[in-house]
Amino acid sequence: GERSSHRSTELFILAYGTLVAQLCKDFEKDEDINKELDTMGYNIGVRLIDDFLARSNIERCHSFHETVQVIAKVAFKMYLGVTPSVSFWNFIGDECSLFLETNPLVGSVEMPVKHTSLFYSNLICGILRGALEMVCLEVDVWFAQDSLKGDKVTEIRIKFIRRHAEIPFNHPS
Ligand code: MYR
Repeated sequence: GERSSHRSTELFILAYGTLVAQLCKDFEKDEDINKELDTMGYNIGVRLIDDFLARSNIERCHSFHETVQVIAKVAFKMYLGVTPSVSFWNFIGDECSLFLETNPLVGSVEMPVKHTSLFYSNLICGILRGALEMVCLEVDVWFAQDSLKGDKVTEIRIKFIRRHAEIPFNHPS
């Protein structure tokens, strides 16, 4: 129910904080920590997609635009309890931003000092990349801004690279 799912979210946030703290000890460069979080996320994403498709009951998407809406409105809501707003589409429509009002993996943790290039929630980028790869969609995902680093907002940028044809899909541009 509501209460137990709330509790497991708290536990997950704590566990995630511990993971990042450990990576800060294991790696010297923030870039390497970001990369490690992305790789871990990727491995989660390739497994999570089955769970997502089974639980969400969504129709297959036929455009990148549609896919991004599903990610924001259904997937983020389901797994992170937040709904990012989608905006800043580029002209040809193959790139846009997900704006998060709150950074969902962050509890009350303080950003580790001396980690000015660390994207604390970079796991999310890898999850999206891995999950989408399993539905034949190749994307780039990265944090463009992070409120934890002192930016005004938290912005995840997602870029369509290619679709490995399988079902009809309207390509951007
Ligand atoms: C399709 O075209 O088959 C549907 C594509 C929807 C893919 C959505 C993938 C989201 C996976 C979970 C993301 C978790 C967010 C933290």
